[in-house]
Amino acid sequence: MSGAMNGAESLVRTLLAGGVEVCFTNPGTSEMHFVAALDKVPGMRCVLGLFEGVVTGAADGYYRMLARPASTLLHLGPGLANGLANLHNAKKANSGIVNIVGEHATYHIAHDAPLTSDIEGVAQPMSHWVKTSPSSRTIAADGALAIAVARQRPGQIATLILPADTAWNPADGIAETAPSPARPLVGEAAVAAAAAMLRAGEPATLLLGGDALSQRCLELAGKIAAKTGCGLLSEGANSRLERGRGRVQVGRIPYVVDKALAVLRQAGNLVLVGAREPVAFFAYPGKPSRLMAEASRSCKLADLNEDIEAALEALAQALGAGHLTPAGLAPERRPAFPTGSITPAAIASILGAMLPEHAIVVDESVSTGREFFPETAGAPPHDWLNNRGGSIGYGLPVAIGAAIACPERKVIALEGDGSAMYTLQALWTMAREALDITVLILANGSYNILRGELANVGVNNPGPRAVDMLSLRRPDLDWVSLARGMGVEAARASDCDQLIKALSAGLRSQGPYLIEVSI
Ligand SMILES: Cc1ncc(C[n+]2csc(CCOP(=O)(O)OP(=O)(O)O)c2C)c(N)n1
Repeated sequence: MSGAMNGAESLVRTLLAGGVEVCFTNPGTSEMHFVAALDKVPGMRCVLGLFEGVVTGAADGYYRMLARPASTLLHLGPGLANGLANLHNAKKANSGIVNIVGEHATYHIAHDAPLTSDIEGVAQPMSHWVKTSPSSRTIAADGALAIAVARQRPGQIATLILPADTAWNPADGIAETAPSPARPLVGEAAVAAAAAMLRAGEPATLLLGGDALSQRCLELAGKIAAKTGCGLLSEGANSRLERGRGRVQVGRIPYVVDKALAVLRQAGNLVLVGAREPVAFFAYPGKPSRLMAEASRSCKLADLNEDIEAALEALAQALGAGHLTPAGLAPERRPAFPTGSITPAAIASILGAMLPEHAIVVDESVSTGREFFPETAGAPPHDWLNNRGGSIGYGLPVAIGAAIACPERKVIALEGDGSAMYTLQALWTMAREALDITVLILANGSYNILRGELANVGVNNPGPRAVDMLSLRRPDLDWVSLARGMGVEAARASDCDQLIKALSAGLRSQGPYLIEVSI
């Protein structure tokens, strides 16, 4: 392959050869040759998002399910800027993304045209790696580098900036991506220190994150718990947690600081497995930032870049736990259907009663979903995805990526109405791609969590203007119309019976279905 192909085509072919098979895009003039190349080269699935936050969030969701990067295609600095919040979330979720951003032709930049900006400067804080490719003959090699960076474990955000003339000028061919190196094994000393902490006779807990939350790793953690009596805990938000019937249950550190402090006081010493010492989401007057009890110690068994499964195996072996039945296996349990008005507890029971086998739950339920875990613990095996970056508007886009990654699985997006408004354009992509996603809009008509936060920061008698800034009323959002306007079938549920009926319809449907859940 040489001579005839241009830089854009050499990049698309390089992406495909490097295992990047999906491109989430919102292009502009500077990316037209890349768009044309997408047409010319078979094999790349192209998905249009009508806002860049949908594009970057979808790439995050795709990686979470497959541990394989997708690419984006964004329009210059402003397009990238629109996508940054979900790029931030993806970075915090350790998702790998080949983030491609168009740029003016190299000779055009000096003229300071309307869309000219410092793209590298915009990209840097939300990327692990940034490079502007200098010519059409380097773009394939730089693309291969970007893929190699994005494929590292944990995943990395590799932002490749593509000046328009590097796309349209001739290229030399495609470049091969270097194979990903094996993950380093943890040292014997780390295993010995973890074993000593668990054997010390003081309360201790495995704090699990990243790959430690896979079914296999949780099984090993459960064996260790069976042997030592240690607790099992995960961070407050996880990229992907495998849970449900027959899997080892693991709690999450609560969001509310006082609750988190209580949980961590009980947890005692922490063995960190793909997780860091926990910190509060925010500082509050008079409350600590670090959540671990003062008297507790931590030791690190494995970092996210290390072979976590092998580390847990080695620890189980060192403790003589390998043959044991794991502690904390979730028994099968389907809660009874509730009746009457819709409360957070009723939603939890309905989810627990109806979650289908292998569902992927994308959780952006914010304050409504704080107690969803106990009632769903015994549902058929499923995955649970959280927002690790805290920038709301992650859920609907991540649901798109997850649905494209796993077309045989049902995706259920649990969305606060405030959060969903940030990236509601995602509904249109769901309809266009006929994605199997059921969206529950938890319509409480407010930024409910922030009402609590006012009190938490010490504002005790908020006035009407402050309260009004946390309300989504005047006018009320009509989610059924919003969904239908973007081609998504929708229903409204105002009591439990209606919610059960609407959720059955959503679960039966093969395409997107939205339920406005009036709380
Ligand atoms: C990008 C971004 N902007 C603002 C916030 C602050 N914020 C956190 S939660 C929240 C409201 C969430 O509302 P909703 O999704 O309806 O959930 P609820 O609080 O009602 O449960 C806001 C505005 C944020 N986290 N991220």
